[in-house]
Amino acid sequence: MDNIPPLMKKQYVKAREMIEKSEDIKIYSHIDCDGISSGAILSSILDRIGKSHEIEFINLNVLEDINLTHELTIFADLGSGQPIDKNANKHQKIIVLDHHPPLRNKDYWKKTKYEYLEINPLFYEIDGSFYICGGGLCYLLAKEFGYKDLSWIGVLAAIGDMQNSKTGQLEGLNKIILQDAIDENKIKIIKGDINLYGRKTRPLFAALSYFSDVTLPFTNNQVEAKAILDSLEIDRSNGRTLSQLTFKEKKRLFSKLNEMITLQVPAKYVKYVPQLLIGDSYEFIEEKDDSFLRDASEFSTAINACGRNNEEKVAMEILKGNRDEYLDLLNDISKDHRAKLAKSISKITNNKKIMQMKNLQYFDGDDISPNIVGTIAGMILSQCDWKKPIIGFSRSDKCNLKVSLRCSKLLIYDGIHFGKIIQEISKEVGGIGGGHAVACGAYIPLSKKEKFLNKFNARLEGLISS
Ligand SMILES: [Mn+2]
Repeated sequence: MDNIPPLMKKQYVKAREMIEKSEDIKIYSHIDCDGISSGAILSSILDRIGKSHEIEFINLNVLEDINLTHELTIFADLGSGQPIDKNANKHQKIIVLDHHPPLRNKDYWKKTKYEYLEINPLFYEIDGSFYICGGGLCYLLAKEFGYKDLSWIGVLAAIGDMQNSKTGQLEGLNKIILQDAIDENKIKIIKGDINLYGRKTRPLFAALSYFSDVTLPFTNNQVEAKAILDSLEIDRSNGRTLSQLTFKEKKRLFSKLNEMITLQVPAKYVKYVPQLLIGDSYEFIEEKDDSFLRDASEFSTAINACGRNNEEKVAMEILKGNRDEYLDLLNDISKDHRAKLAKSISKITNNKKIMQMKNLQYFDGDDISPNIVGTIAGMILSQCDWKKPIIGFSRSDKCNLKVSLRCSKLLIYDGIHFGKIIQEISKEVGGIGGGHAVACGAYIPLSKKEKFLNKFNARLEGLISS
């Protein structure tokens, strides 16, 4: 599906009318990169048409009993899966722009006593995991107002939401948004790049050492990473980055990585190795060439760091273009965030806190904030068994645990969807959960941790290679 369905297009016309007729507007959006991007796009639209508005970035669990206090409330990147209109009265209006599985069907608006409009790709059989995300849905609204220059934020949202995680490319409605960003001279695609994090700002040997989808000799070992580059005659002086490599150098690096990984992985994964290594990269051409805002993936990390530290407004101002005031702040937040992560990680690994079960591994991050336990799980994977998922636990409140799972992309290429599994198992123990195939989470009762682990381990029987 590469076109906007006609009925969806009509919904956007309607959304625009509802906004134009409203004076008192509130936006709720999610705290991650997709949610913050959504908020930034909506807020830019409202600024440009001169509508004052309030915006709040929230976690999903506060939506249950939400009191609507404004004439028009817009929910972005959340709302479809929550009973957000429980307390709505007939003078209020609601717009939902969400790509998560909807609780209400697409004709729900016909029976509400208030104006209700929900735009969700799943109403049109468009998969919200790969073809459009919250930020993309908000961008299509901006486009309805004629603001195509905001398309780059839609692309950033898609990268932050890992919409490209299956094929290494943006597809479906995301492709329309990407094309708009190219037409607007905002973005450059680097086709078939090597998938390493930090392609603009990390020396290549450092970027290689972060590779964690398969444990290789240079994983967490910069000495080894330098030796590999030397053996390939790839100049690494002056902290040369992946983005500075010539096409021929990239080709040599790809061949070597392909060979090393193929030797390491169980036979069933061999066919997925090229997919693991190759994907498109995106650069924002208005950003300085050596800035961490230049590469979409690195930019999305900085935005996420803000969300994890309750600094969403800083991230939003950056996206809205207010660099003079906010860029230093963003830098500080990113630095503090990295330091915090490093400290937590060494605490876990030094104390040998990673426990092994047959089909999974886990750690207790009792004193780790629930906001960062997932990021930590992802980073710690490189020091564990990549063939199994890793689960991190942290206390979300007095009676509940936050559960976060991360895994190697090879496991999902092979057909496991951890978001669906965690949704099932957390429900079975009286919690709620969900998310992406490769990164997901749940909240479960504190007393059900053992039960959750045992059920999860049993559910994976036969799916994990040793
Ligand atoms: Mn999202």
